[in-house]
Amino acid sequence: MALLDILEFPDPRLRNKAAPVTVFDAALGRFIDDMLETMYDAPGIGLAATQVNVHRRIVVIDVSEDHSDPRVFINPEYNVLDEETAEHDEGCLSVPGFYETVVRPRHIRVTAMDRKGDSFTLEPQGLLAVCVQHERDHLEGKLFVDYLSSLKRTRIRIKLEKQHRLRA
Ligand code: QAP
Ligand code: CO
Repeated sequence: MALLDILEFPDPRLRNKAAPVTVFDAALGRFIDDMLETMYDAPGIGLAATQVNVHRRIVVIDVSEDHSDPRVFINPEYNVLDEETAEHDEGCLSVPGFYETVVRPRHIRVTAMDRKGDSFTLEPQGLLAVCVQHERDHLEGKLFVDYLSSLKRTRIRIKLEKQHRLRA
């Protein structure tokens, strides 16, 4: 297994739109395991392939406290089930050090494929529902900071760019 490098905002590669997965082979399985290892190492609760510069529709999530519930969503799609929304403080491994409140639909129905290519449907609740929407946004090139005011987003961008300059 291997740890993958995570792109950070405002890297323009985070704006790529990911292509559907069509081949379910051993290489896909190895990549999914590397994504899970990278997410747990961070540590994080969700990671999209876009964040590791692979522009394919692959998401891993584990919202358990003890790494006991790794979930894989390939080619995920969801429908909003009702008008209800919920606020949640969100962070992102690609926006390290920043947490802000985002409002999203509370009830969704997700359809995706597992690592073998078999379809499944799920009605996630709570943090899992938030995380599915956040990670699926990555596959469209969207980040949680896009839901914030442009002032907040600009402040975050400037702070991260400063950190990146110091690191280089
Ligand atoms: C998305 O994000 C998420 O800033 C997953 O310094 C997060 O795993 C959805 C992380 C919250 C819903 C609620 C963030 C790690 C991890 C940081 C993550 C950081 C270190 C974020
Ligand atoms: Co994220």
